[in-house]
Amino acid sequence: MKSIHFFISIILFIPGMLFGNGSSAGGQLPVPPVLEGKELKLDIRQGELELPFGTSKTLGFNGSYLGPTIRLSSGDLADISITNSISENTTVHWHGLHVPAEFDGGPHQIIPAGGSWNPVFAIKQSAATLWYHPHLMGQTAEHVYRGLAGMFIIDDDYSKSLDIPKDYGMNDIPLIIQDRRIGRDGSFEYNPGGPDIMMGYIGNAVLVNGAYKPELDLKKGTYRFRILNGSNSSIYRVTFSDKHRFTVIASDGGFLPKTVQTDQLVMSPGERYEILIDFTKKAETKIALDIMGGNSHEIMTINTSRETGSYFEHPAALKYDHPDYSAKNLTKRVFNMETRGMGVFTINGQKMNMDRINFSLNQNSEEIWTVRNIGMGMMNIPHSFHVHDTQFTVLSLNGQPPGPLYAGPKDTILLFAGETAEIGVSFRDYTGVYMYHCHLLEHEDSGMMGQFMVE
Ligand SMILES: [Cu+2]
Repeated sequence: MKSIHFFISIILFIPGMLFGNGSSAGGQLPVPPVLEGKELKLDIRQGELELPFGTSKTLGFNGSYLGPTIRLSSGDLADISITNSISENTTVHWHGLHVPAEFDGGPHQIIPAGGSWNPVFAIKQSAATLWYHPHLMGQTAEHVYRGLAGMFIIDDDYSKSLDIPKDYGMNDIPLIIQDRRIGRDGSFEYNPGGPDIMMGYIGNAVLVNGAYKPELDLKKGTYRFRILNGSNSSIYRVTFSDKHRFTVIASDGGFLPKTVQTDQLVMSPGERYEILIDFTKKAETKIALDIMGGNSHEIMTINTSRETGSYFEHPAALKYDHPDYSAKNLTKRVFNMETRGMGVFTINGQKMNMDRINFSLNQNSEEIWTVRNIGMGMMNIPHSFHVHDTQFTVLSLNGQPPGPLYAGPKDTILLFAGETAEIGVSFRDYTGVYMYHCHLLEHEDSGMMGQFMVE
């Protein structure tokens, strides 16, 4: 067995303490089980997660930490019975899904402690790697941090017809990446202070699918990784330690019109990418464990055996259908994401108010939204703009045509201070109240969120 290492660096932030070479690995990569079929059941429960540092009290769906991968096809009816077996209220939001407002799982759809919720909705969108997580007003960050998150994969006829890796857990592997702050007692409590609200609750150890430095043993061949930045506020640059190149085939909401060959991905919280990567003889060279800078983490080791599995061509172009945003008369709106002081985050000068609808728009309409990160002096505080119910099209980034990684469907976009994105959004089929917010969860919980009514 020879190894290559898969690692990330957390850019922008200097974690207080790093666990480096001294800590032992966490065994084989856990792969969340699949939950599929006509009647899906999720139970929110308490648990414990054991890591090399110690044991943490956690929350999970149907288990101790994280949740199963929900897998449905376009055209299916999602019928999901959720029981809340913990002693506090929460919600479950379907991030990236096109859903009726009453089943969106935002802050208005509280599942009370001991209660239940049964959203039923049709899957009306293309193949994508989405996810689900709580969205309780003021407590999203804590609930996600403690473990409530899972992937939600949608297939469609087109994705099923493609000759790419699709054997879940074998050559099509989900990677939920989350940093956690291990305290002196070896557990990861959520206990943010002022700077954590400002910069986000940044960790000192990184988990993949809830494991610390797991290993993944593979045959030679082509693999598909579905990567989710499931962290609270950390922005990741994901690379392979041997600068291994890979092909990006999908962004947040589905396939890219032109796939992208690269050796790194920058991902803000909530964003997803799907990649194809070939492990060949060349990849079996011995690679040094590479910790960049002092704020890098080796997060996972991939061991390729001598055995050969299946190789697949990497497609150059894929199907991405989106609404036409070229009409001159589309409604335009501006969203200024602003840091107004310590822990004071606003959108268009306002903090989230559960009792205020910030604006209304017409059902079955396209609009063009300009989203800006208004910086605050010298502090470059990033924001990650997320809109519910829609997959948007990035029309421009800082006045330029978007790069190829932004040419596909997206629901979350990273903006550093001073950056501006113009996005085309469309709202079809449903009416009701949806959210838009910063997906740095400490910012969201501090009020960097608003709500709009589709009517
Ligand atoms: Cu933010």
